[in-house]
Amino acid sequence: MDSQNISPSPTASSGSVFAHLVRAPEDPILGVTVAFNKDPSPVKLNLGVGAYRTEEGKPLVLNVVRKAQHQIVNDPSRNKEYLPIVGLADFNKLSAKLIFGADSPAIQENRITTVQCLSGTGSLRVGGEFLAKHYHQRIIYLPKPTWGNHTKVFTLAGLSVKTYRYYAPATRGLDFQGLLEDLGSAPSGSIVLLHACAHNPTGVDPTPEQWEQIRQLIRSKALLPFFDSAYQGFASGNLDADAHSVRSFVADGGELLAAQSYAKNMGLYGERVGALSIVSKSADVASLVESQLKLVIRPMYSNPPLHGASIVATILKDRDLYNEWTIELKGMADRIISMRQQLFDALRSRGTPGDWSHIIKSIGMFTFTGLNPEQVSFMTKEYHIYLTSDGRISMAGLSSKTVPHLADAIHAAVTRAS
Ligand code: PGU
Repeated sequence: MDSQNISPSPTASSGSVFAHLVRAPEDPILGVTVAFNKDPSPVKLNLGVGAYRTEEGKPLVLNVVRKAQHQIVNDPSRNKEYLPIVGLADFNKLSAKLIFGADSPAIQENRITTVQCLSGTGSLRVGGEFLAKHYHQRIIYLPKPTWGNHTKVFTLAGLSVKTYRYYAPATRGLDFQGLLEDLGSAPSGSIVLLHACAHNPTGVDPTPEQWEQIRQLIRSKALLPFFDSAYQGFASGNLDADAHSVRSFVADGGELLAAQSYAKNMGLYGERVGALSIVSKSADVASLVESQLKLVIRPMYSNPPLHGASIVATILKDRDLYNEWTIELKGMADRIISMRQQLFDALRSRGTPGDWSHIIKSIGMFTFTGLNPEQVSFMTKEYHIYLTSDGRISMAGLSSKTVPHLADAIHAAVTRAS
């Protein structure tokens, strides 16, 4: 065809075919880092994203991760072939053992299907799509509040999102009565998203006795639990203790889903390593589940990435590396706990109005401070401290050196910006 005869399409002359786009807002959590990166101030502090920092304020690559990487890179028998759709077999087995316990009867009875997914988020998404396709009830209940991305992940997966009461601002604790009432009136079969430990953003977890009541209610109403385990080991520093909730639901023989992330507990944020497990009633059903999960995954991303899963599998299967990991993990959890005490003490010594005991009582990576959006924006503008507008701070982003600066900012926000 003569190129001179090709007339421009009408849209070409009036600009881009995408010119009508409306600018989307930044993500409420990851957007905080975008804003932080633009700030030239030398005293700036990012307490938005839940990512561990050292006392020097630097990201941490665990020593065991470096060792495992070294082994992998120096092993000439390793290649870069595609993984199966469900991921690395060793990684899947070891991940199930980590969350359900090495002696879990459900593992021995082959009732668990585990597939490697793209970190916690990808595991939730694959689980959500699987449920939307194959489960009889499309309603999923999320705690209020919850990690902001949950609503988007499950809505786009095709589920209908509702909430159950979880946090009581007045007591800065669990609204246990509200939780029981809301789950008690949920339609039978509804899916219930539960944070396995270290609830994000509140840092408030049910006690073991409360978990037991929640379990009984969920089972009596035939609700389907979907655990999000993004912080195993980060809450208490102990991997088994932090899996207690999940294991109690497996012990009763009932069915459930669990999404695991290695972003925090192995510091593998950018490697995107996680797993989705579905616990069924029988080995036969578990194998049907696996066959259908493959149909969810294949058109989404075909198969998961190799490197991060190899690191995790290398650490989990070697006794020495595993032990070293638990020590490093405990070190991170302990540093966060000590930041809680330091921040609490710093506010007390400034006489900052309010009861700040929730800072030391809450669990995991975050403190839900109770600061309002105006106070948050004051702290960002005047003190270059970045946090999400709901007043959540990542304790893991603090250090002994930055605690006084944060305490000054909170004190000023509470006394001047309210
Ligand atoms: N589930 C919960 C409860 C989380 O807090 C997070 C991460 C995830 C799942 C997803 O983690 P993956 O990285 O996909 O494994 N929340 C952090 C990290 C930043 C973000 O929002 O993704 C946070 O700051 O809330």
